[in-house]
Amino acid sequence: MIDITYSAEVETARAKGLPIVALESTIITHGMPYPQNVEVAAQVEDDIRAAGAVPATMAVIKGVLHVGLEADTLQSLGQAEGVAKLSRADFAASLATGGTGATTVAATMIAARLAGISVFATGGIGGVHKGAEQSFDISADLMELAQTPVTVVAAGAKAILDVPKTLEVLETQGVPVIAYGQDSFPAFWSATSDLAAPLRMDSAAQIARAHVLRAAMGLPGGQLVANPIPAEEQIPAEDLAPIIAQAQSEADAQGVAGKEVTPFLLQRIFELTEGRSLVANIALVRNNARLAAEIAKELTAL
Ligand code: PSU
Ligand code: MN
Repeated sequence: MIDITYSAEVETARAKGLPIVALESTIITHGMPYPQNVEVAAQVEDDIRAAGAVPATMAVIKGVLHVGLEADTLQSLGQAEGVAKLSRADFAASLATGGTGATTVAATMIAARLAGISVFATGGIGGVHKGAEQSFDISADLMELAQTPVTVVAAGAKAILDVPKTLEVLETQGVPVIAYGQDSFPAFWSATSDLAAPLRMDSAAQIARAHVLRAAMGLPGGQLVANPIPAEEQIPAEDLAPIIAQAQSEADAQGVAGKEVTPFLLQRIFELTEGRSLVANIALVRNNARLAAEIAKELTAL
């Protein structure tokens, strides 16, 4: 019923039971400019291969769910205009109507579950936006983590979000939030924040065990692994604070709402930092891909 196609390498990995890491495509279509988006996507896939796992980048192309993108498909998706940004609400509708769309964290988790993949690497998750008490803008990513059994490796949550409220919603939803190798909750472009992470683990093996135990206990949902950006690549939070404030006030003034909010803020921050935000973004996604590959290998060993 669901039209799914696997890339040749994912097909082989499934047959052989090799570790697989899911990757999202909204970061490609809405998170980074062309041509860096395609270069980074290919680089991240290579990082996963170098770490001994197989990458599966997700996207919907003309109504078909692609699990793993062939190089030419990635190239055309990265240049396409007007690609939909798919989440839980519109994923099935896109398949039903022959649509083309990139998968957000929520949709990538759903796709990973359909393909039997347990680990997913990305940059940052969606969360509770600043001013959510007025706008009600809370990403569906948070509720997805509560119900779909995929471990998501991200670099924490961006300072474009209200990070304390994001952590509160994750707690309410029963999502384990695990900082990797430190006590502090990482803040995307910065390795640390002044918020403590609810949980800490220091090895991929622990994270894999916790993933399996949740399922064994009958608890639905996944885990959020918050992996700090390597210290030498980070941007100090105080450098970014005024830029984020400016981007946010422009979004408010222009009435940006709904799905447009996150891409708008990311694009403005890229422009206002003269590309520095993108350099850090690339470093942290690659770092997350490597950790996700280690977790996938541990899960395969269990
Ligand atoms: N946060 C980032 N980079 C991103 C996104 C979020 O730091 O590219 C993307 C992800 O695909 C995430 C989506 O799932 O934005 C969240 O969008 P929204 O806030 O509209 O739920
Ligand atoms: Mn939103």
